[in-house]
Amino acid sequence: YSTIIHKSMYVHQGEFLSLDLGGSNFRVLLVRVMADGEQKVEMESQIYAIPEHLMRGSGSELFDHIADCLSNFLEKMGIKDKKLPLGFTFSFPCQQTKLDESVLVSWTKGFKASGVEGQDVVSLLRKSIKKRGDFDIDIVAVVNDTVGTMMTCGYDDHHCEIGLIVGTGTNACYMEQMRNLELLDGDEGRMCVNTEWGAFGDDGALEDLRTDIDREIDAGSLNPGKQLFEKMISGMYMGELVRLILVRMAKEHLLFQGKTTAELLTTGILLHSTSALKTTMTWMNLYRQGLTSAEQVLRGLGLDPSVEDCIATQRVCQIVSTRAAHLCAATLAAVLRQVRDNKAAEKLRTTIGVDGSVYKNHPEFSRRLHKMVRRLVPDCDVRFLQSQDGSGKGAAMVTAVAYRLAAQHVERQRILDTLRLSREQLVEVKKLMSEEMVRGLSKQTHEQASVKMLPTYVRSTPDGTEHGDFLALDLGGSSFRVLLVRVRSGKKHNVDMHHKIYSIPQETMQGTGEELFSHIVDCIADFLEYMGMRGASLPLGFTFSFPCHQSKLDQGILLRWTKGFKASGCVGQDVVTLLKDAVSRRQEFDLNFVAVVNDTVGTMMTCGYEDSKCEVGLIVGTGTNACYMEEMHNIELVENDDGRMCVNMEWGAFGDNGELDDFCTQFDHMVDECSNNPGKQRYEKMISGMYLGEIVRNVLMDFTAKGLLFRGKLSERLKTRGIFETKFLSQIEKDRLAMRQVRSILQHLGLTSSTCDDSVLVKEVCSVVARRAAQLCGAGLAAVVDKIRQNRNLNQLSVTVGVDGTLYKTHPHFANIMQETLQDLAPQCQVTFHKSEDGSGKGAALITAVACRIKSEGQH
Ligand code: 0WK
Ligand code: 0WK
Ligand code: BGC
Ligand code: BGC
Repeated sequence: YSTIIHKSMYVHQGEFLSLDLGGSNFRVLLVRVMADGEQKVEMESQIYAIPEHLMRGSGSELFDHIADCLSNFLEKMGIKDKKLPLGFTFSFPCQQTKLDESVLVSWTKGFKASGVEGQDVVSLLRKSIKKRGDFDIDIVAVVNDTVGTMMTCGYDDHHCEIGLIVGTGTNACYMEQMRNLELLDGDEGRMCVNTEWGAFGDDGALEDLRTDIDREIDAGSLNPGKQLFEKMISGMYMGELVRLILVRMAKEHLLFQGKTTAELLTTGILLHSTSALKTTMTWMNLYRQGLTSAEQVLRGLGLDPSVEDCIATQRVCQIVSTRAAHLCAATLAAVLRQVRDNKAAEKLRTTIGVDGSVYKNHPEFSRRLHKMVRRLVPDCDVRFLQSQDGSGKGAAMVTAVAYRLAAQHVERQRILDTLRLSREQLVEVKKLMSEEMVRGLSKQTHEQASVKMLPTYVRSTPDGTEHGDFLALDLGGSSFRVLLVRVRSGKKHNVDMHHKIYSIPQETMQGTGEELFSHIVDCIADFLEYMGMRGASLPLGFTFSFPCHQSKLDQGILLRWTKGFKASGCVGQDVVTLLKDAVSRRQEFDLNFVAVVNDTVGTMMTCGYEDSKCEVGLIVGTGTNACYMEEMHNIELVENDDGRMCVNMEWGAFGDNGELDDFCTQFDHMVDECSNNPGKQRYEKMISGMYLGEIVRNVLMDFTAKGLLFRGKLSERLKTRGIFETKFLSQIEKDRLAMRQVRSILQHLGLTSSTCDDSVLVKEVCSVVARRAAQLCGAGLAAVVDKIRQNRNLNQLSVTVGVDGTLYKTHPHFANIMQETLQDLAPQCQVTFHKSEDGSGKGAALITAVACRIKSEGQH
């Protein structure tokens, strides 16, 4: 049974309660951990009896009794008003799914209280405490006594990775490699496994070794067929083994002149009483204290033993306890081999924490055990460390670690909750977006509105008669593309495209406008060269993915740069003029500038070419934005109320007037302050690819600074802005991605000592940040489609959204979460998403083609 103990020794200081049930004594303990410089532990405890009738009565009575003892102890200690964390050493086979839940599989060792097997013993104890109602505690952990013992000894000896009990019962635990625990996910690090080796042989594996005496004991026990190995070793049974052997020998006239007594013949007389152990101890001490005490014991059973009888009895005791010690050594050797093999160590150096009255009190048991272990595994250097403080201390240690981890978890979730949006909040975002859209469209409030709702002068879609070659530029996304788009007229839409991707170096993005536009013209020249069209003068459609004020199709006044662009001398300028100037500076070719469009508009047009219901364009990439077909009469900046025109919302700026302040976290403020356009594009900075990685990095930094991650060790690389690329979010959230791969990303970030838990947490932070982005995007889109529906007084709207952008396309969950949110917030709209495969350049070329057609038809 795995016990979720990962064995980190740094514990939380404080006071912890501990219960120790299942050995010969039931103990209640108060453990104080002081961490002033070096850690010190003080303990106070009280032993309480568990009467037999409770061990075999009803479970609720047993747990009520435990609660009574606890209450009594708290009273005595004057701490009844405190709600202290408690560790419960429950020394029976239990199935554990988490540290504070433990389902009893079967009772052992004289216990048989009804209504407990199959139940979670933590809930039973909580119920009894609740029933009393005079105190409250926080049950944080349930551990087996072997585990408590390992932790207790591990506190003094860090090599201690095995726990052994040889007392009333017997059992062992050890630290196993996670990769070998097939019942659990995760393959990194180690976890403590409670072997419950007492049940070894219950499947018949020990039949060759078991004697009739063993079978007789089992038959007379409370749990026949169960714990067969334990019944050959532990204190509860050794005395009975000796008795039955003496009876057998007496009956065969080998002892006591063939005489037996009622006491000697009393079956289970030694089994059914907790004094069984004492009897066992008595038998065992026979050996140490010589013949006199042997005689005493035998006379105690009404026998009249001869000296030979006493010697023979001692011999029987010796054989029984030697077999027990050797059997225990054999199984311990198996555990040691497993630990050694796991470490692939030549020589294993390890410590075994031991407790139990047989190991501690039997004069020879431990010596024989050590000796046989060393014979069986000579390549293991084993130290046996006898527990002085009982497993209660270990249980308190586990509780302290769990308490610290739980406190850390609560603190992490408190911080992550600031990044989790409720449905009410998303409804509010949608409402605020709707209001801003109306303010952007209205002549009166347009200037103040954060969402500018910019007219694009794109009003009609291709009718299939368009034809010709068109040049398209696509600037503003993660890559700059120059495209040649060949449109052939006719019903079957066929457009051929050739394109080449060029990079825009950082220094060009942030240099002068002249350099930037000259660079663009250089790329065009290179492309025309590459296409063998040097000097060609083609109609050009320019996808310029930044907020531009347009008063006609072939003009775009840049309102401000976004997404890392900052070239000087461009804001307030017509980008078509800037490009024309650059073309004429080069004097190599000429271009016929027909249209400048936003990438959202280009994307809508590209997808609209396949799906005529596509009336919304969405980009979730480096930046984010949306456009849609708005009724002309709502676009107050443009005269003419007929028909529709595509409006570029520039929703990235939503929140720049403080609309989103209630939703912004400290991390959003950090990202904004460190950006090259503080106070601008707030909505974009909570959603798009350029910023999500930075939000995650800031959360990870905050967690690390608070000691909640990477053990508080901040790596230099993690302090580097932009080091946590948004693509990592998409990679890390890939479902099939094993933690190991997350680790390799963390290693790439210089976080070489991160643990599996760290990886799990990093994955959680990524998913929380990406989920919020997708939900915010979904809420914004819900406002858009519901506006279209209301514009058309429809009860139900069916519309297609053309979408593009690396984040939308590569993130494993973004699209689904956004769709779910949209469906939830705009239930009267059936929205189909059409992923653009050809980019917005094609759309820009189609818009150019339409404009050329209209121009040539002289309709305009
Ligand atoms: C003392 C430990 C307790 C364990 C006991 C086993 O504190 O958790 O159950 O040793 O030994 P026993 O009392 O059964 O001999
Ligand atoms: C591809 C489009 C382009 C747009 C880009 C956005 O062709 O116009 O700007 O998607 O996505 P990003 O490249 O920023 O991830
Ligand atoms: C129980 C174990 C326990 C051992 C020692 C056995 O009977 O099944 O859980 O560790 O006794 O107390
Ligand atoms: C720009 C928009 C663009 C979006 C997506 C934003 O930063 O302001 O014009 O559509 O990014 O690329």
